[in-house]
This record gives sequence, C-alpha cells and structure tokens, in this order.
Amino acid sequence: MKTQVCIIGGGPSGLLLSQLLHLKGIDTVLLEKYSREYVLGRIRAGVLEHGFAKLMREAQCGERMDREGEIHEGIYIAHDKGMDRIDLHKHSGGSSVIVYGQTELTRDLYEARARMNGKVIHNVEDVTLHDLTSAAPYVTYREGDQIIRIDCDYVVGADGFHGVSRKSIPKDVLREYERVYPFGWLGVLSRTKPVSPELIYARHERGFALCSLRSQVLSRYYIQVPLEDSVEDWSDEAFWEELKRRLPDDVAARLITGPSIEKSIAPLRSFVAEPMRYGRLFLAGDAAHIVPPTGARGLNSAASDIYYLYHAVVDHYHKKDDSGLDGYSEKALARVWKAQRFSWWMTMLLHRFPAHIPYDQKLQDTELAYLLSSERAQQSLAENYIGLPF
Ligand code: RFL
Ligand code: PHB
Repeated sequence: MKTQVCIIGGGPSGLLLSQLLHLKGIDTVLLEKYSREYVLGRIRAGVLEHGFAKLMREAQCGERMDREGEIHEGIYIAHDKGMDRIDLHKHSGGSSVIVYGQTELTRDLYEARARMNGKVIHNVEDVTLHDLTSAAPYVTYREGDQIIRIDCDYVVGADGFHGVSRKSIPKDVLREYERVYPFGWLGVLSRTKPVSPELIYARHERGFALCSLRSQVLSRYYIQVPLEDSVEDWSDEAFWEELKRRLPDDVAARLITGPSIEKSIAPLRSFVAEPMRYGRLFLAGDAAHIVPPTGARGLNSAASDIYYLYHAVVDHYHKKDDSGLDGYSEKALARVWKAQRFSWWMTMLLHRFPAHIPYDQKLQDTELAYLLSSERAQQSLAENYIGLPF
C-alpha cells in the first residue's frame, strides 16, 4: 500500500487530521489498534474550546456539534464557604466553551471518514515504524499472519499516551518531562438530569469533585480518589454519598442519582515529550503530551497540534513550503506548555494533596481567596479555560 501521510491512531487527533487533509486532496491511511465500537466506548473529554469547534466545522464535521452542543459562559467553584461563579464570557471578552462529548465528536469524525471513503483500518496489530530519518519511511502492521507494508512520505503519531509512535524515537533524542499526581479521578456517567446547568469544580477537605454533563439528560461526575483505589471498591451508592459530601448542602440536596452507565478511574499525570518531530515522524495529541483533566485542556491541546500540522502538511504539498513542518515542534510545544501550566495550576488549586504540610494548605487557601476576590485573576483563568489563541 502507498499513501502520502500514514496516521497511527484513530482517536480525535488522527481522525481530524485525516479528514482535514482529505478535504485538501491529500491522501492518508489511518491505522487504529481497536474497533470503532471500542474507541467510542471510552468516556473522556466534555469541554471544547472554540478553536477546536472551528476546526471541526472546517472538517465538515461541525453540524451535530453546533446543534446538540451546549454553549457555556461560566463555571462554578465550590468551596468551604459556598459557591462562586467565574464569568468566562465577561472575563474573556465575550468567548465561551462548548460542552459536547469526545464520544460524539469522535463518532462524527468516523462517520465523515466513512462517507468520504477514507482509509481507516481497525484492529491492526504490531504497528511498527521504519526508516523515519530517510526520505522513504514506511509502516508495517500485522493482519492475521500477514505483514502489511505502507509506504508513505510522512508518518503522524496520533496514537495516544500508550502508543508506539513516541517509543519509536531513540531515547537519546527524546526528552520527557513528567509529574505524576498522588491520586486519580473516579468518573461516573449516569442517565440523570445534571445537578447544575454549568460545571461545578468543588474543592473540599475530603478531596476534589466535579459536576459535569453531556446533555440535559446525561450527567458526568468525578471525585478525587487515592491511587490505590479500584472501580470495584466503589459501589454506585458509595460514589453518590461521597460526591454529596464534597458539594455545598443545597447542591447535594438537589443532586439526582441513578445507576452508573460507565464508571472508571483515570490517574492524573502531566507529561511532555520533546521534540514532537523525529525525521519524517510527527507526534500529535496525547502521544506527545498529557495533562490532568482539571483544566479541560487535553483534547484542546491536541486540536492546536492538528491545526499546526494540517497547515504545515498542506503547505508542503500545495506550496512546496516546508517551513511549517520544520517549525512544527517548536510552535506546538509553545502552546502545549501553556496548557500544561494552566492544568497544573488548576490541579494544585483544587485537590487535596496527602503530603501537604500546613503551610502548603494555607497557601492553597490563599490562592483560592485571591482568585475569588480578584477580577484580574479571574480574567487569567477565563483566558486559559476558553483556550489561548493558535
Ligand atoms: P487518544 O484519544 O488516546 O487516541 C489515540 C488512539 O490511538 C490508538 N492506538 C493505536 N493505534 C494503532 N496502533 C497502536 N499501536 C496504537 N496505540 C494506541 C488508541 O486505541 C486510540 O484510539 O488520543 P488523541 O486522539 O490524541 O486524543 C486526546 C484525547 O483523547 C485526550 O486528550 C482527552 O480525552 C483528555 N481529556 C479532556 N480533554 C479536554 O480537552 N477536555 C476535557 O474535558 C477532558 N476531560 C480527558 C477528560 C481525559 C480523561 N481521561 C480518561 C484520560 C476526562 C478524562 C477522565
Ligand atoms: C468532563 O465532562 O468529562 C470534564 C469536564 C471538565 C473537565 C474535565 C472533564 O475539566
């Protein structure tokens, strides 16, 4: 098989790039390790910034998002003295975010790829990248006992944190920066009316909690849990009880509970791999960087990578201009690090850290008091939460 760009990974990053390039007449083959149903079964992000939404529209995949997604102009921060609203719209000069689940967005991208006869190959095994620093790289994978080879001009590694692409870069070339947090998020999806029309980020002495949603009939809630906990340790009843304890009394009183339709634990991690290019391999999205979900930046950081990479590849084929490809890693990383900073800051502000000494706790109290009393601090939060320009 031969293609111009071989994309590894059928998550939102890989699918969006493949769709955008297709619309510019550039051929791609996309390899995904799992089935489409499996990928769509993963419940992940819920908050999209406008830059992402714009790219989805450019990819001709924005119609359902615009119809069913909810525009949110504020978030709540709950704490021991009550609940404050941060007006994202006012403090960002009129912007907002869209609440539309990653599952739905990924479904829209898969459907668009199918409509346009995109080459998306599922259930591939043993994906291996070859000759990345030569002018003729290629990728192989296994289908039963057959090895299939794909010759290409470029390889894009959009295969998430556990993928093979980043691991194909020699250790002496790649520098990794990492912080692992001493807790995870236990998430529950339930077919219940959300407790609040806007997201509530709750800081509590028992640990962080988040009230989010997918629609007016589908709620998504999270609580901070110790790393050692497993999903089996948490019955639905225990989850709802603990969530209520961490919310202001009036919010807890109106929380509607129900059976969980999905329950999972995600460890929290900050991670960046540099550079994001090795020869003819370009990394994008979670393959190159991870943030803790507190600032809702993960998927949105993937979007800016795809934006830069898409334009760079188009300039290469349409204008014979390689400056975008050559500058990709530096440009992408500059924005990635800003999302890292913001996600780390939100995480440090709102969680309980087992190792905190009383001094750290006082500083965290003061950081929150400052945020809630300062218009400028709220502007900074809003600017980052709605997404820095790219
Ligand atoms: P993905 O989604 O992990 O997709 C990578 C795909 O590559 C496949 N793959 C392979 N394919 C072929 N060969 C191999 N060897 C392969 N190895 C892996 C995988 O099967 C998969 O399909 O990465 P991508 O596309 O870069 O997308 C990134 C986002 O998924 C991620 O950043 C967000 O979900 C993070 N995130 C959030 N981001 C936001 O912007 N806003 C949010 O509100 C938000 N909430 C969240 C989140 C992530 C969470 N978890 C579970 C980590 C909430 C949670 C709980
Ligand atoms: C979600 O709805 O899954 C969600 C929303 C906001 C976050 C993280 C996750 O910060």
